[in-house]
Amino acid sequence: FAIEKYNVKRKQFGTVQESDINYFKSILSEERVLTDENDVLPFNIDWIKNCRGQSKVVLKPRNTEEVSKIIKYCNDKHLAVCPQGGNTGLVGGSVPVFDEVVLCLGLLNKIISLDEISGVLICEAGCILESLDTYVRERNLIMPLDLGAKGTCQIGGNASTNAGGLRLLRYGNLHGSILGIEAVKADGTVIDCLTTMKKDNTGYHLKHLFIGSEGTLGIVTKVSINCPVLPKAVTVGFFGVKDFQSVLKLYESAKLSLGEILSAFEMADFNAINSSVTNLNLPNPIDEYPFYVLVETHGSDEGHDAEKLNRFLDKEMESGLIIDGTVTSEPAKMQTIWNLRESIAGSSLTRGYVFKYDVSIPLGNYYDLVPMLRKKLGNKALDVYGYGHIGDSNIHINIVVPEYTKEIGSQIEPYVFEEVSKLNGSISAEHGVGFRKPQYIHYSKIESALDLMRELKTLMDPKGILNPYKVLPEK
Ligand code: FAD
Ligand code: 2HG
Ligand code: ZN
Repeated sequence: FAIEKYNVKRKQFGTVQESDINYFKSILSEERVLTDENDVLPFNIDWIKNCRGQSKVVLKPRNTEEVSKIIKYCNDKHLAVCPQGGNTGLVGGSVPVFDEVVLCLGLLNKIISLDEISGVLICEAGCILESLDTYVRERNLIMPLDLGAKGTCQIGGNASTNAGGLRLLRYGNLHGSILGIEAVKADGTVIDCLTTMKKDNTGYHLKHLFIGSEGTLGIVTKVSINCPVLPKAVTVGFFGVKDFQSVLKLYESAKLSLGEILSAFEMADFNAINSSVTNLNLPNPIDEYPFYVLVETHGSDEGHDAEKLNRFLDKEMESGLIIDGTVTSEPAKMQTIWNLRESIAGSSLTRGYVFKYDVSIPLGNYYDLVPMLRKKLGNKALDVYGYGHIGDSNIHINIVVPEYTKEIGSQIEPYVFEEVSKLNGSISAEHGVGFRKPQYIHYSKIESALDLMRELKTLMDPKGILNPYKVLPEK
């Protein structure tokens, strides 16, 4: 663990006392208050294992009322709280920094209702994304988002991070799909904005305060979310391409050829796919190429859609944009291809320390940083690769080093953020700011905007108990 990176001081919050534990046990039951060091440990460590907190207590409420009581108590006693969903976040936002109380949302896991005609699902925040998807699929609907962490991440965590994922290009982001939210404010007040209406212009759209605010403005306890219909036909193409310019041309062409059925357009460079292949032993259905493109369609006519994607493949093989490729509608084969792509995020974690950058950059310069970083770092890096969501101008750059050192860290940061800022990109496209990026947020947000964020924080959480040290930089 690279604890030496921590350059923050504990704020003057209270420290959890025996009397506090007794209070928590009185409102939850004994077994839903974890204080044993071994039980608490996993809640202190993030998914990529580069942040580690020192919390002594994890609370597991089962409903909104219990969340409200806990938060009110913590606010009164000035105890800091770190909300935690599936703990798959990649910016250290979901784990405590010091001894914050961990509020685990996993037991708020009930599906409340599904209107099969409108497609509106209402559920509690701790429902696992994949479980929700399985549930709605049985009723001819799908969740509007999908990501590699689907088996663990929770819808409340997705809402709190405004998670993007693999199909944002088709189904939009959660500011649109989430219709309503129930949240608990820092003083324990429950704000019930759980509307199921797509149209509701009754004043300020308060749900947006909670979507993407990473647990710093309130605790999300329920969401209502619009689910698109289950596509009758799904087809996946996986293509080998000679250079990044061809990836871009292919994207342009895919939009024209596939139109409304295009549901994902992902790219990965050779090193990214090779990382899944060699480190995780996953099969690659085509040969080795400098770049790979994954195209998916969601449509309503199996024959028609597969034919469209095959025609696209033929046309672009002839034009030379695609060197080699495969198109399939067989579930197992599609799964193999998606698996190769979705596994990249975790594929290097056993090789050393991974610096992860999740940035958006205008498409013309989308891939520029990868060769720049390779050149800058030379053999200090074991690997540098780029992959991501072309349709959203969002690239993920992973830099693998044998172990974390301050020296290598300072070669990469703030360099990466400076370059992104020069290119008018965003230093955090979809993963959020969390604990790892507040000091760099100014590369993408001007001071007056940061001041407004601080004012909102003071209004919503005057004592600053909700997820301190995250998102907002120190002034
Ligand atoms: P956590 O990690 O537990 O928490 C994330 C943040 O939200 C923290 O700040 C936490 O305090 C806060 N929080 C959690 N629940 C609540 C709540 N109920 N109320 C208030 N605050 C809360 N992200 C993408 O955007 N796109 C991707 O494609 C993507 N792919 C991924 C693939 C893998 C393999 C992994 C490991 C991660 C990926 N992520 C991706 C990042 C991550 O999965 C998402 O950010 C996800 O939305 C986090 O959900 P979670 O339940 O795990 O939240
Ligand atoms: C993805 O698209 C995720 O696979 C994770 O957003 C990216 O870990 C990463 O860098
Ligand atoms: Zn991503």
